[in-house]
Amino acid sequence: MTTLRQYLDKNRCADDLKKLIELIAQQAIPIRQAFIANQNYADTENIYGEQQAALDKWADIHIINVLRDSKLVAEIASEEQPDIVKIPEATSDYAVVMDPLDGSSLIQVNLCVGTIIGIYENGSALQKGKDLTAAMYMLYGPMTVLTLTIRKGVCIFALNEEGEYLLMEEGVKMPEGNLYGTGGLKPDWLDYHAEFIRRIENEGSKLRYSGSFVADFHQILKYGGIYCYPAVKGKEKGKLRLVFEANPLGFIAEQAGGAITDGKRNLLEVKPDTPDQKTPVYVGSRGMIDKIQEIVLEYS
Ligand code: AFP
Repeated sequence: MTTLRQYLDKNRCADDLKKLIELIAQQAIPIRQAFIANQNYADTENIYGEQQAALDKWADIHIINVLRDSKLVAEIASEEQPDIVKIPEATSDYAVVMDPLDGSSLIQVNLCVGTIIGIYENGSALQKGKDLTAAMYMLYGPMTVLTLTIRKGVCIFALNEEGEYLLMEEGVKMPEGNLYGTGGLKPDWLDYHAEFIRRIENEGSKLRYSGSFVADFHQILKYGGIYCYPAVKGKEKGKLRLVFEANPLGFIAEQAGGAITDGKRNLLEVKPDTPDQKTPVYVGSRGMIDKIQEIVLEYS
């Protein structure tokens, strides 16, 4: 079977990028080992006022330390950090954006969570999603799975007992499926979102929503459909973060033939103003994205 190293070599991945991807992917091992000792919530909040899970904090500090020691990264923007972390001693100019532990409310109930990563060149973490050099996520489910794009389509690897990632699928294509998941309380949905959900349910779409974006996205990637975290009454920007969550997963979706939108525009075209920028998110199969955008137009 093809290993991650062999895949990166075959696709002529630049040396430092290869080292960086492998280094990050390997952190799935210590992160998984840290689950037992970090089951609870910490006594701290992140800048969004959300209580931090102990594992989220642990993974955040762990990955930042590993990246700092590697000298491969000049800037890190993390969902759990108030500011961009600058690493002046870096010898490469990659920038990493990350959600160290996405879906953290599911840690205590042993459901699937993951680490989301985006990698940019040119030292800046505040770039458009379409300019990502690579995007990846590690999913801590029954298997540890790595989904990766280096702008050459999407591939999925699984971690074996020897700590080696083996290629399971290459050239992953998101089908036009019928799964959907939506965040936000129903009474707070805006009219266009309620109409969209009504229409796709009438057309046979089936609800699947766990509370972990990365896990919910993974099943949309494999089976097709749409994941939504919409604008809601009183929170017109929704909940998800453009830089750490929407862009890396949206980029993977696009590489697999899917798309991402806030309802009006391709999110990968949006230049972030600040690391903590929030945005409504619809990500999934092309047909679903066209449909929500048509409905938003009808209602505007
Ligand atoms: P974090 O675990 O990184 O805070 O992310 C959680 C999340 O942003 C995303 O992963 C989920 O899809 C969404 O929140 C769930 O939100 P609700 O609990 O409001 O459905």
